[in-house]
Amino acid sequence: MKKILVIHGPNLNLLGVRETSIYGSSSLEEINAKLEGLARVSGVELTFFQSNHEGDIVDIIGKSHRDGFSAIVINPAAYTHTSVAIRDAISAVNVPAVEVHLSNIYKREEFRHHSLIAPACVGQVSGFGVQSYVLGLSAAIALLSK
Ligand code: CA2
Repeated sequence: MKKILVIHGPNLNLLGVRETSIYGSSSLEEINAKLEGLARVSGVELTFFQSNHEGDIVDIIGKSHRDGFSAIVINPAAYTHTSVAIRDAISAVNVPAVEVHLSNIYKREEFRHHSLIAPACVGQVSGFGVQSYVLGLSAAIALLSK
C-alpha cells in the first residue's frame, strides 16, 4: 500500500480551541480522522506528523523517501512565509508535495501573501478550511497513479 506523509506545522495543535473564526472549529484530531476516512476508501496509508520546530519538519521531509513515502501533504503554517530550510528539504527529496492552508493566505495580511514553500510543491490549496486538506490529499492520491 502506498504511503502518504501529512505534516502539520507550528501551532496547528491548537486548532479548534482558539482563532476559530479564521481556522474553523475542527481540532487537528478531527481533521486527521477525516483524512483517514478518505485514505481508507482510496487504499493509501497515512502517517501524521505535527511539530512546532522547523528542524524536526526538515528532518522528517529529508528521510521521507527513505521511509517509503510516495507523497507529502503539508501545511507549513507560519513557516510557509519564512522557511528556506523546509523549501530546500522538499526540493531535495524525490517525493511530490502538496501545500495546504485552511485560510486563504492571499486575502489576509500582506506578509502571508508569499509562500516560500509553493515553488517546491506540485500545487497549493488555500482557503477551504478542513476541505483544503481533503482536496490536498485527493490531489496527492491522484499523483500516485501518474
Ligand atoms: O491557513 C493556514 O492553514 C495557515 O497555514 C495557518 C498558519 C498561518 O501562519 C498561515 O499564514 C496560514 C497558522 C496556524 C496557527 O494555527 C492556530 C490555530 C489555533 C489558534 C492559533 C493558531
